Amino acid sequence: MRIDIITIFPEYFGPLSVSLIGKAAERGDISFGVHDLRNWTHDVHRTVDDSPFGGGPGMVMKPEPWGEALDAVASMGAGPGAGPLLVIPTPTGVPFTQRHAARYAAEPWLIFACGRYEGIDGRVADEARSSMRVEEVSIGDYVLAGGEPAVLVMTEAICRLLPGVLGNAESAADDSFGFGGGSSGGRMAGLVEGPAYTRPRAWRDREVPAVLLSGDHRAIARWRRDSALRRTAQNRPDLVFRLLTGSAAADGEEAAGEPPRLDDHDRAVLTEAGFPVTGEDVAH
Ligand code: JD8
Repeated sequence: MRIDIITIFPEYFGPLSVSLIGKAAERGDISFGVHDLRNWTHDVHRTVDDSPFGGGPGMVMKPEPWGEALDAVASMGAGPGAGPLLVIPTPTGVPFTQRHAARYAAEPWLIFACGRYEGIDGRVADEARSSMRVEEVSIGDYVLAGGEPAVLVMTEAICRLLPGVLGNAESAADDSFGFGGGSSGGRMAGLVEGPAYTRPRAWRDREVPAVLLSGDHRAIARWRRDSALRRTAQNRPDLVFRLLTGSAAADGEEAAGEPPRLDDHDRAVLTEAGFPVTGEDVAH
């Protein structure tokens, strides 16, 4: 996979050379290009921003440097095969989810455009759509000062799904937030996971749940699903509601395979966790 990043803070992406992603880049499984937007300015002050038309606070990023930068970067890898997918992080974008991460991980070439100030002139995305696929996404309902942190987050979520990036100890197969079938649609599909434990068995008079030491894998799997159901009911009732109503993901992304269903044991656990799950309740 090829990932190009355009930003006014190229040094922000030093972290891409460490940990699993750094090793994958060393192996050549992923190739990164980090480009300074100011390389596509032509004035002595290397200006990338200007005041907003219509007034208002802050500054907006000028279209010209972006147009030239995207033309140049998109021509760098041009050749057979699908062109790049341009991903623009913005608080106004569609919610970035595990499903996006899985879909982007299947792309041969991603370009990320990192905005700053009040954002990028709106014509840049429209212009880019004339020559490549463009998606505007948000990593969450809070305001960052720019797109760079969002690109670091998305790059980690995407690259850990690439073959060989996760050590064999880890696997993305059972990721939370998956949705049945396809990638990361394992047993915990649609749920967040419960707590995990390791040695020592007792710590500060706190014991590890005995079932985990039992060797009874069926009982362990059942215990893990129950704790995932309880934690999901407590922290993410929206996910339980989605599971109960079989409603497609809110992010409009095609659900791969059949949405996981809840069996009577699951419903009993959710009821005990205070989540109304009898058929009728949910229907109304
Ligand atoms: C890109 C500029 C800052 C945003 C005025 C603060 C994503 N989940 C997210 N929260 N914030 C961003 C994000 C913020 C950005 C840019 C992404 C470019 N800003 C702006 C509008 C209000 N300042 C994001 N993904």
